[in-house]
Amino acid sequence: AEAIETRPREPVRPRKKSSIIDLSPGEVNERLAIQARESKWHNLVQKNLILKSGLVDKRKGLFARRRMLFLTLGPHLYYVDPVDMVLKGEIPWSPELRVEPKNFKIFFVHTPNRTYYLEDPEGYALEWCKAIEEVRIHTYGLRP
Ligand code: 4IP
Repeated sequence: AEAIETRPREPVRPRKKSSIIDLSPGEVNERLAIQARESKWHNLVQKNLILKSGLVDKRKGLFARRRMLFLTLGPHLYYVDPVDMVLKGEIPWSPELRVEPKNFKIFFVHTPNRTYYLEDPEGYALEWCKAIEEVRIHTYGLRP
């Protein structure tokens, strides 16, 4: 009698993602279509695909402002006033951009002209630093 394969085949597993920015053009388009449909932030981030987002307190001088921070394709790091729903600015990307976690809540984004003092009240500063560094390496390559 012929042997019959009774064991179900393993499903084809998607390739393991090495980073949040490791997306095929098809995946980008698919996710952008969903974002355009479902995200109230889509136009505020100038229709760029959001890779990571969250509330942070951005300190400037004595005071801090609560902002939604968006790491998007481009890349961009936009910050939005979540109450007025206004794009307030963006942290300029360059090969010199550097993140520095201070502790679980506070992290710095160093740029040639300014250091941004950011605080994640939820304590995910390290995740922010990891994501930004991944995007930096993907965009500009490893540091010499
Ligand atoms: C503001 O302080 C806010 O922190 C602004 O942040 C900041 O602009 C201003 O810095 C700073 O003076 P007050 O609201 O207490 O006046 P946001 O733009 O997120 O509202 P940026 O965008 O540069 O951090 P200046 O120096 O950029 O005006």
